[in-house]
Amino acid sequence: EKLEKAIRGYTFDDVLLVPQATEVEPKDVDVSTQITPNVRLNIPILSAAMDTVTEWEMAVAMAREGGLGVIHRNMSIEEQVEQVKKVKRAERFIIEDIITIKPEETVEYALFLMEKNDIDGLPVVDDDGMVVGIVSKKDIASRDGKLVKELMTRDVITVPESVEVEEALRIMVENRIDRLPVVDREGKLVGLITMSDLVARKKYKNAVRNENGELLVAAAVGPFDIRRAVELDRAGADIIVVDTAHAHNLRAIRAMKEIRQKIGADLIVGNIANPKAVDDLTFADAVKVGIGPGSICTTRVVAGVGVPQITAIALVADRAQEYGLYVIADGGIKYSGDIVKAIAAGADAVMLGNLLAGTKEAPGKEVIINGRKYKQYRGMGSLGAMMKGSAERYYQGSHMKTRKFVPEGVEGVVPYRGTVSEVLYQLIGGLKAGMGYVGARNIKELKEKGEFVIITGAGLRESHPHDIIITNEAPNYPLE
Ligand code: RVP
Repeated sequence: EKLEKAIRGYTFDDVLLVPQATEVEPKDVDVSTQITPNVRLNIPILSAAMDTVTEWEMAVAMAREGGLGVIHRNMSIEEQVEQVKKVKRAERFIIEDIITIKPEETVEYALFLMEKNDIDGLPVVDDDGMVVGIVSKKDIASRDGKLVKELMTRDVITVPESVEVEEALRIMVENRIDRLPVVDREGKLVGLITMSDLVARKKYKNAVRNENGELLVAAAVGPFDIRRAVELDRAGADIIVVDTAHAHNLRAIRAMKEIRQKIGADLIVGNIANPKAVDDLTFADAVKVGIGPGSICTTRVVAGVGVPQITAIALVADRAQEYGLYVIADGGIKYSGDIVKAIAAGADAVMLGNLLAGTKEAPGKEVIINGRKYKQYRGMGSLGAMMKGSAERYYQGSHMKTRKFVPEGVEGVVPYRGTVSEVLYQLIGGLKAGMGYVGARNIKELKEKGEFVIITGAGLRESHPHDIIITNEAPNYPLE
């Protein structure tokens, strides 16, 4: 009887999407997606909270491309806070660590400072911190022996702290200046806006930013680590992701509720694979789905527990919709087509570990094997990661007393794949192609319109290239 009640579970390779009549061209589709009440991404992809996937470089790259990085938690609270701040500083249009010079200094010294810091101009401030002038390389070239105050531009155009990007740009263009000091009410220097920074920002048209122009970033915490959550929230994390191997643990849920009350940021909790878990997690903004699909995960063989990912996403998404919760599909994505399937099954976005671990921006070590470049990638439940502190994710020896762990993940390498930007270009290209075939103009339509066909092993074999020796590896179809 138990077996009669059992449902059938399908994963990515068991299904395909059925093509539909369409008027949608891939180039015209909108892949932006809401993942929490306050965060809308321009692409439906998050990078995994793993110590070989997401630290600040990955988070910056993801946000610049319109996605989101979740900084892993296998480090001290202070280190993780610093990582969040680094992302926030990466593209802040008002620089706060400003190099200044006093009016009584010499021109030689001004030049020395500019050369040393690779900048073209300096605000001149008096002993009270008031802006009294500005000097640029142009003003002082070959004027040795003079003092800064003799050559500086005295009529400095300044802006208040509340200035917005467009306004700053307009002022600089109209006045033909490339440096704009930011002053407080009393006229004290508090920041600097430079043209070169604004130009750099324009390069990433798809980037996701907050109202201050800072890139968005998320950070992972354990369910019981309330202090970490509070500190990360304070440091400016836009989303706190409670990261545990089993979020439907009732003791963990009590702690998560406390986190919810103490933070202002949006809250994602996971992972789950049973729709019943959603009923107990309605205090969150989004749930993350995936027990065991991860490429480095051994939970299903070690513990015998899990739900094939397409079924897990579909069941959870149905329930989540009743409560207005967003859904993130986490783990098991091998190709761009799997992203299309995950969203069609009901996810609002996907989380990737493996596909991003091989990029330049991932923190894993590079290794050469047989002349080919790889990057280290490991599960957070692997022995190596657990020894570094992630055992608590699996409800094991959080105090490291025993050091005898039962791993639920493995350690290895993945092929080097170039930059995050290149990888995402292919993944989003595949997603857009899929949306074209299905006739979905946007993510919402893909969730509604996607119809599945369940395939056999023969169907899967037919799906992949067959009866050919591939001689040129395609950028979106790795051979390993
Ligand atoms: P994948 O993209 O298939 O590599 O899966 C990544 C996901 O696997 C992570 O986001 C996380 O949910 C899960 N994970 C991480 N470590 C482990 C483990 O050691 N079992 N699993």
